[in-house]
Amino acid sequence: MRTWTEDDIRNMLTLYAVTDRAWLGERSFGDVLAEALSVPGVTCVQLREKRASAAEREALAREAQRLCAQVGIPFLIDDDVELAARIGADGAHIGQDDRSCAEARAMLGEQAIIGVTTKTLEQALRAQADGADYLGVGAVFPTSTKQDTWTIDHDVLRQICEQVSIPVVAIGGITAQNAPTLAGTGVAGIAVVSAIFAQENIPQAVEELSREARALRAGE
Ligand code: TZP
Ligand code: MG
Repeated sequence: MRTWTEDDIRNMLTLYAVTDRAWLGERSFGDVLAEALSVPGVTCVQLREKRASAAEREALAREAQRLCAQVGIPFLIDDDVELAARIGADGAHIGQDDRSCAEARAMLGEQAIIGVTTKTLEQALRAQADGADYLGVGAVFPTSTKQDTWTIDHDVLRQICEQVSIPVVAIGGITAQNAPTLAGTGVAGIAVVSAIFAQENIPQAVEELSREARALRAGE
């Protein structure tokens, strides 16, 4: 595990790829992720495999960790803080119903990157006070990737970005087409699942999303 500065963390949120094998079809996890990382653009990867067994998830995590290391980007794991600690992932992403930020920090150490999902200003301020390194806020658009979520108002997103000092990544239903409408909210970047992993031409999708994500950052 290496040490990441605040700037590194802000930069890594530019185009944050979150995995979900549900979108792979006949393709293999490793091939698709390697394709996504074959062009510059993705700045961080999170393994989010809700339906995998513990053993499967560990195998996927080790594969993703190796691919991320090859291109020098951070690799985080959703929910499974034990797995993140065991394999020495760069960090973990936790939801409101997962382990607390303090527990995750105790398990992963000071150098780990810990992200927290928040949907309200109150949750965002609490996560920051609890020591989160960044916030994931969404769903900012309707999405079919995550069932138990709802769409939050972009004004709430803007308020959260204004009131916390840690960087915020928007998630949920983001595409290269709708990403520009997040301009002015103050997000550090976009996190996407299907806009990368459900695409036929993954390198092209990454290039388009990266262009939009960098444009958003430029207008920060
Ligand atoms: N959290 C809020 S929405 C979402 C998660 C993990 C799913 C995002 O998936 P997609 O395909 O980018 O809409
Ligand atoms: Mg969770």
